[in-house]
Amino acid sequence: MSGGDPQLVQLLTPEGERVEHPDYHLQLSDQEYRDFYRDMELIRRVDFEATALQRQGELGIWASLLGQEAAQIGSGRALKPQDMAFPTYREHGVAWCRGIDPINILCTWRGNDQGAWDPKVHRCQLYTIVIGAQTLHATGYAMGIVKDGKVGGDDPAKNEATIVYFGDGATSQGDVNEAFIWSSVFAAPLVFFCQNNQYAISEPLERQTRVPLYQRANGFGFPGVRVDGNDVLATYAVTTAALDRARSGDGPSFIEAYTYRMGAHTTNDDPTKYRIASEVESWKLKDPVARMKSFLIRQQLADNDYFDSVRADADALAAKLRSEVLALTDPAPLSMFDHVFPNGSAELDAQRAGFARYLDSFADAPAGGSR
Ligand SMILES: Cc1ncc(C[n+]2csc(CCOP(=O)(O)OP(=O)(O)O)c2C)c(N)n1
Repeated sequence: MSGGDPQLVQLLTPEGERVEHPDYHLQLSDQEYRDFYRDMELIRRVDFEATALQRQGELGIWASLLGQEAAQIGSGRALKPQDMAFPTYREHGVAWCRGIDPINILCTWRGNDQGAWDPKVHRCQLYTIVIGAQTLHATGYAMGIVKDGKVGGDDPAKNEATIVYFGDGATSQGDVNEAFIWSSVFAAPLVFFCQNNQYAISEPLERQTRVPLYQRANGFGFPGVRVDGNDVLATYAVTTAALDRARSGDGPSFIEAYTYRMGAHTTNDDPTKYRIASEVESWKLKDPVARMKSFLIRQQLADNDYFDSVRADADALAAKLRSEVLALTDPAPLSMFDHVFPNGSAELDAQRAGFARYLDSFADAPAGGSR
């Protein structure tokens, strides 16, 4: 096995050296290798810009993906157009791979809408804030596509798979463990993709589990694998294999992408309160974007002109995003009740009426009133 850790699937060392793995063989075109780098550089730039916009009061809160680019781009690019993804709230790289415009993501974090993309069009559900809840949604969806005859058919190109994203902390949720059981027993075509970024806000991994997370899958009756989550090639190869398994009707898999959250949990959080600087410094040496850049340079797949052009594209993307955010107007308060149910609901109508009365009550307030 490569990379010095027999538990970890790795195709690129932290220094960007290509290594082989007996179970995962990957041969991509030069352009595909470059595209992985470009995706990571661009989504990192989106993340930096979003963090800056939050600091300037333009977003309510932001959950940074810094450090998790390889886990998300590698797994996101492994998806076929017909597959369905169920994200948590940090999956900006996955959303990028599903063709979702970053402005739609920022709208959600600004409080402008409740998720502004069509999950059917992008084959990516809306973000979920309730930890682990989407694993059950994904399990139900995956069981449904089996009943629809979309799994294990003769034409592999047409078969569909489902992937669900969650963190190390989410593995402690009852919902997630129920999802493991149901998907296992019903052979749901589902890939559980856990980004183990080492912390659930301030709770370190050792407060979530006594065994490596990927080993838990065995107890539920499906395979589990730990991949270097800072290695975009390895996450791509491992996820491709797990999705193929799901599409062909062989049931679920668990992937533990071993990575690190370089920044704060969200912009509301101060990680210096619960982790030491040397830990962060040691993970900086495993930076996923720098690793892919080293690989491209070592293999002479890209030169300075290429890196300059990616940087220019990233700057242009960030500038466009900033101007789009600054041009946003606040939605009408009552619009939050729209589009919740296709045919409305008596309970929701009552809530809307109550909120309308509340808003109307301000009309009578004395100017500069003490309410
Ligand atoms: C059911 C539920 N309980 C608690 C919370 C508060 N909460 C928000 S994020 C978080 C930690 C999640 O950690 P992890 O699953 O490792 O994901 P990460 O944010 O590190 O990607 C918690 C407890 C929540 N959103 N939902």
